[in-house]
Amino acid sequence: MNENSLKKKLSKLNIGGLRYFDSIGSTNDEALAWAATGARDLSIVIADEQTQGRGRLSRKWFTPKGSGLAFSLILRPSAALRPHLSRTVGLAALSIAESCALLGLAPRIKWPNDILLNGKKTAGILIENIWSGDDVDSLVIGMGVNVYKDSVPPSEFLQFPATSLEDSLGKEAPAREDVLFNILSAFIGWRERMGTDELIKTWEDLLAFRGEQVQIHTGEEFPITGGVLGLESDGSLRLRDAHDKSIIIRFGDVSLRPSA
Ligand code: BT5
Repeated sequence: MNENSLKKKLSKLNIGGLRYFDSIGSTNDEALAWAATGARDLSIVIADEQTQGRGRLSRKWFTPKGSGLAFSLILRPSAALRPHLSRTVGLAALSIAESCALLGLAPRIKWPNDILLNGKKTAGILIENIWSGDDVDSLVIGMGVNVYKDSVPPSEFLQFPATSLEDSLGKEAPAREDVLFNILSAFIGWRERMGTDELIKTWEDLLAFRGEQVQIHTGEEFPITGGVLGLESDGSLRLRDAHDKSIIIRFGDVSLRPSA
């Protein structure tokens, strides 16, 4: 993967700009700085290696050289998109999931921001906003996808099992440029339908643990336990608790685990 191969591969997509790095701290940091100085909509920062890749809540995202996809997409939302921005994580998750399905894999979305293959994490999403007063000026959507085996962190690094496209396919995965192209194509297509019921329905159909009991850790002393029912129209997760009561989990720094 290099700047030329990426530019060639992405030339058919109407992206805003591209910054490629052999090695970088975090593509999200670079994208936040670029967005603050006028990056165009759908500009992309991508790196072969991240030395300070970030997850949510200062967690680390492992991106060793030559093995994963780590990129950040800058969005400048139009007025039409603004009412639907809470769906952005779903838009990103769906796009990664569709790129996996194109390879013949059966992805699931672990709400809110993980993509699973065979119950193991193969991709994560980190969304950060730049505010202008009370409005979101732009969003940076960081996506990390484990493409080749070497992108999977050692197990002591993990709270949840991880895998790669290569491991899940049982054969060599496609070039990272091709995976990126498929993710971006799906993203651009779904963004046109950001406000539709179809997006929520497709996202919901891909939810991991649907109908199963899960625990939601919100940082409070006790986790919330319930069965996964589906999604609200803003992308919040709907559970049913032991008293048959519906519980809505809003976005935030929550983590979801299957109940033991
Ligand atoms: C995420 O956070 O899953 C969001 C990951 C976003 C990474 C992208 S890469 C491009 C852009 N630039 C950045 O700096 N970040 C974004 P979270 O749900 O908090 O999960 C983090 C946890 O996932 C860590 O604490 C590890 O346990 C685990 N993890 C780290 N690296 C992993 C990997 N390569 N594969 C699977 N799990 C990983």
